[in-house]
Amino acid sequence: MDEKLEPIFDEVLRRNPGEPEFHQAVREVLLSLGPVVAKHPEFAERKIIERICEPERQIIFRVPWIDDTGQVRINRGFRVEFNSALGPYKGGLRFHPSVNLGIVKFLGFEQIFKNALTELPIGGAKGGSDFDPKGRSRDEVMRFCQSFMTELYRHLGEYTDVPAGDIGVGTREIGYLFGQYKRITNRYESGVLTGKGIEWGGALVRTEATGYGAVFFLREMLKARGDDIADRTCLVSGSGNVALYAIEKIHQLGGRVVACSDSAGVVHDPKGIDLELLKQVKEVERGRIADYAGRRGHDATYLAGGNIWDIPCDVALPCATQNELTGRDAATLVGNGCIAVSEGANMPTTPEGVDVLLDAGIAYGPGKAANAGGVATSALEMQQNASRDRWSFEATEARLAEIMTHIHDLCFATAEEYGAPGNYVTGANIAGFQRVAHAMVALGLV
Ligand code: NDP
Ligand code: 2IT
Repeated sequence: MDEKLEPIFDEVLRRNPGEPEFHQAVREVLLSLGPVVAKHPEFAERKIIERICEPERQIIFRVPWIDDTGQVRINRGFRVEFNSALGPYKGGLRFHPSVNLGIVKFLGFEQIFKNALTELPIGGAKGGSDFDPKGRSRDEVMRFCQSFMTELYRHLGEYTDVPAGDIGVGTREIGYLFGQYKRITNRYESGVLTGKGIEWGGALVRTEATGYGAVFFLREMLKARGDDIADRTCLVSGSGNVALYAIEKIHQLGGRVVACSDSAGVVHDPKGIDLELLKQVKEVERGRIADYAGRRGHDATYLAGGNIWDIPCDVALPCATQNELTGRDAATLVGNGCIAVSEGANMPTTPEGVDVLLDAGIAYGPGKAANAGGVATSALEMQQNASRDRWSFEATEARLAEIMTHIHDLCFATAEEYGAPGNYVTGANIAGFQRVAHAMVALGLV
């Protein structure tokens, strides 16, 4: 790390104890920024990096609710409004038992740069709860969402803060959250949440956007190397929203996804995942991939507790969660001849893993660039809400593809400009940071 940035990072460690994921996300960005601060003395003079590492506002609240047996339950809710230099706070809500302040801060910090890369007017935020939706009934989820919004609504607004989904939060949860916001405020303020259902203010392609976008980013990385996705054998970890639509787009482009996963295990399906069956199990029945494997028959094997990255592939898309791909896994992928990794999830590769992929010289698209299609399409949903309009699937998908190509080209060109050709980590961090930093200088000390 640049010696001017080391004391700033030490201060981040001192002020944010016990938040390893947040430290990891900050460190990874600061490692790229040495040449930028050397070129722009005004960033140091205005303490831009110190300010960017300190959230503008952090909200933590109690979420009481009653389960189906009549018992009182207490969860903790979070919203970290990290940076609003470029637009209203924007970023998803995660409901998962692992959620704590450090996790929400790492996600909110990444979101600042991701949102900047889209070049759309959105600031960075993240939120969520340690609520575990697994095994909860529809009405328990609804009561939880209503209680969560009963506190959070006062911090939101289409010009203030606009949440969306993330792990454990999909269209159903956004519906219950939006319904409660509408009731409390007595306003049909569609632009206050994104990821809504199509009938009540949602945008076509938002559901598909993150997975499709990660594959569009992959396509651009391969194109830059004179290669493409057709006939490539692919691994997609996870089996949630991002994973399903990454699989769909890979199949549409002629690749073959031979495995996916969840927190319990891996399905190896050498003939290629049957996406209609997988969607039926995951989206309609809210089941597990073990159920998929059982119904797929002898074509597919279920490996309880298995490691998806041990399966040989040409291309890997981690689409589950943070730090799911380790240094050892990266070495296995490289050893098996993998040529590209495109991250649908946020920070899925450990720092050791990133080093292995970069050292091997394979095409590596970090999450803040490769998975920006989700939030970019959220910004398109906000645009449609603001203009009371609706765009077609084809037009919206074309716009998403254009945005992903632009992000790719921006990261590629920035990496070259800063002497790191082909390094999308350097390119994404510098390009995203510069947009936010210039805006923060312009807006003064606020
Ligand atoms: P979902 O809740 O739809 O799916 C999450 C998937 O990841 C499930 O298969 C889940 O398995 C698995 N998973 C979650 N946590 C763990 C864990 N600790 N260990 C192993 N597997 C786990 O979430 P999304 O698909 O929306 O999100 C996936 C990733 O993509 C996250 O990193 C998210 O931050 C990121 N992302 C999402 C965007 C979006 O628009 N939704 C946009 C950009 C990034 P199980 O069911 O067993 O828990
Ligand atoms: O990590 C992410 O970019 C998301 N979960 C989507 C955020 C959004 O506001 O659409």
